Amino acid sequence: MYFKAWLNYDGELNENVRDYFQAVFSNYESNVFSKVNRQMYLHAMEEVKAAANSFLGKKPDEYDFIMNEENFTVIEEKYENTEEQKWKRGILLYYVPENQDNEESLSTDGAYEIKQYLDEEKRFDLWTVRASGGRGILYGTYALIRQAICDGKLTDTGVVKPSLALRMLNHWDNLDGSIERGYSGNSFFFSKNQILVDERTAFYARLLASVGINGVVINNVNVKDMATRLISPLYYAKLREMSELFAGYGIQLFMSLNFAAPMELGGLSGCDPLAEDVVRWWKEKMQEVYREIPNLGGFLVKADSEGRPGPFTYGRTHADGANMLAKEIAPYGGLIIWRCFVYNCKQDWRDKKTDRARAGYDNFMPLDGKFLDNVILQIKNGPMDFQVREPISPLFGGLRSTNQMLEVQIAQEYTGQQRHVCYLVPMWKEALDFHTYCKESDDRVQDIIKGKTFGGRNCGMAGVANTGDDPNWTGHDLAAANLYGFGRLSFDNNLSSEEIAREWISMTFPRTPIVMSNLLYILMNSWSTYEHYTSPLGIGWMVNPSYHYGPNVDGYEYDRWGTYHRADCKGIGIDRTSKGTGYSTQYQKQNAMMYEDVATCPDELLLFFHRILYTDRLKSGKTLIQHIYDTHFEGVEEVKEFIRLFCQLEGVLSEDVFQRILNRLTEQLSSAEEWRDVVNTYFYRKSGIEDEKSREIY
Ligand code: GCW
Repeated sequence: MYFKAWLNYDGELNENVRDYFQAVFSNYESNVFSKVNRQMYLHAMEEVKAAANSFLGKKPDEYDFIMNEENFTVIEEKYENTEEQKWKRGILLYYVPENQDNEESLSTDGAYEIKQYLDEEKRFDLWTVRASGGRGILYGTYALIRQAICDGKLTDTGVVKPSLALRMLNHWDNLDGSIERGYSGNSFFFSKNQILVDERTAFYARLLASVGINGVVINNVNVKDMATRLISPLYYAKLREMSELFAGYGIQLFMSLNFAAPMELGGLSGCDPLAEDVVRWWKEKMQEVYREIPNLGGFLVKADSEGRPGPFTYGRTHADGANMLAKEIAPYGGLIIWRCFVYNCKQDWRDKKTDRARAGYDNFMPLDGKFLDNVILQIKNGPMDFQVREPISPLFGGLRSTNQMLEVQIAQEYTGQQRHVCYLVPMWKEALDFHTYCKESDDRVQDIIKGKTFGGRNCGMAGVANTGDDPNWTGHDLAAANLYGFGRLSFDNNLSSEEIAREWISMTFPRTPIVMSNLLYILMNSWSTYEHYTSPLGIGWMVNPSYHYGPNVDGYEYDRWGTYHRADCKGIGIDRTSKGTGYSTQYQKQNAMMYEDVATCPDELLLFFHRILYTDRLKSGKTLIQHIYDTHFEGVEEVKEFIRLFCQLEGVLSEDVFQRILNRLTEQLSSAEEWRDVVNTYFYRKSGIEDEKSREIY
């Protein structure tokens, strides 16, 4: 069982808009399309049909739905006897051949234009979705439906092009059906070491296409056990089936691979990327894989990190490892996406110079320019690991001659595990908008991953998926805003977090003012609320080790000594300036200087970069200790306000949706209280300083 999420198309529509859905035309020409484009075209038409069915309350065969290469003739024929009916309305999906004059801009993959067409005799009033490829037709169709629902009117868009070439999801699904950091049930891709391709897979592809996702890695980057065998005859037939299904929605299938596959699968004695037998093994493997799954986009690799095998064992670099695979996959047009989440988790934190935050840059910066063109480095937004607040990885703005992708985590591993509401689009937006100062202009992270800054090809954005086989896909109904938002934001970097939230609310819930205002308030404030009652001012962690839910101030799992955050009776924070671990010097000068100085370092990152005394004053004028107490009390009050606002939606939202969300908010409140009490008590005991407002600290 699964719900339709934001594709339910329920609810009243403005009549004016509805009229256009009475008839759907297309200049679908089977001979000019490749098989894949044709499928996307057909899916686009099915989508208009589904929307029309809902909007008009008709059965599928009760309205005009016409496909023909001579579309205008057909439209005319259709209405031959209805001359008196002026301004016949409809929707036309219009294929624009790529080489047609003046249509250059539509030739970008995924580009579309929504445009009104009024014929001279004023008989037809059509809204056309124009594109020169299957993805464009699909995306334009979804955009048109979105306009109808969210705006209650249709509007000319001009040519719309995706901001980023690659817009990918990374699933951390295991073949046994479990999901690493999964908070919405089990995998719907795998169960008991079998691959599932069914109706739900198709609906998922539809959901993703509707927000512009064009690549999906289906298995966990920690490739173990049976997952290593995904590149073996055992699974090819199913993978091919899945890749074809995805392709019909403009989505390429990717997989994570095990760097040690030549040993674990091939029986070789090692996996040295420069050893002849290893290279030969991969050459033959790639040949076999692409013969069996020709649509495969390529592989994602986690190497030499958290116990995963990699080139280090053989004294080789990440470039050696990535390039070897890239060379062997190149003949098939495949990509190797290599993760920069590489650090030594056995570091001794008692050494004041030790700093995991440095690791990504230290490992990869020396390799800039050494990677082949079909290698992309995938970089987490922050230097640590998806904490509620981190600075942007200095690899962005550092690397100049390497294809780069930004990795964010849609799954809420450290942000409440989809039991707390935490709308993450504002965080990702900050990452995209961050000025790296690597150039005079076009220096933002989004410019870099667009290939604008340094001309990189094959760039984009990846999100760790937050879905599972729960009926509502994301556990918390409100967490679907993050999945929706990831797609929309990676497709259009210019959208604001609020615009995206508004769209998602309109697409998902009854369209009434109170639903919009109250849910919008909750979503837009949820990240800062979560930050308030959890770990302060960018220090990070403070969660229970291993499962990462709930407060544990000394809980950083790779620090047995409880010294990670350097808290003692006087203060807290890590000196990451040039006088400390030197991490701040990894940034371009302007940013390095900003972080180096307490006076210019943004407050929200103060403890990430500096050690501060509890009695020191922040920019707000408050002492650090008072800030910690206040924000933790406030965070809890803010959750109470969420609940108050949400309860006003009783009777407006359907009963089951209302109850599900209310249950999660109630759990969030008790968890927030626990966070408040644990964190405040910890710092009260450490510092011995009373709360100025004499509130009770447990
Ligand atoms: O955040 C950490 C997670 C691991 C994850 C790792 C990674 C897939 O706790 O579960 O492993 O990041 O990104 O590789």
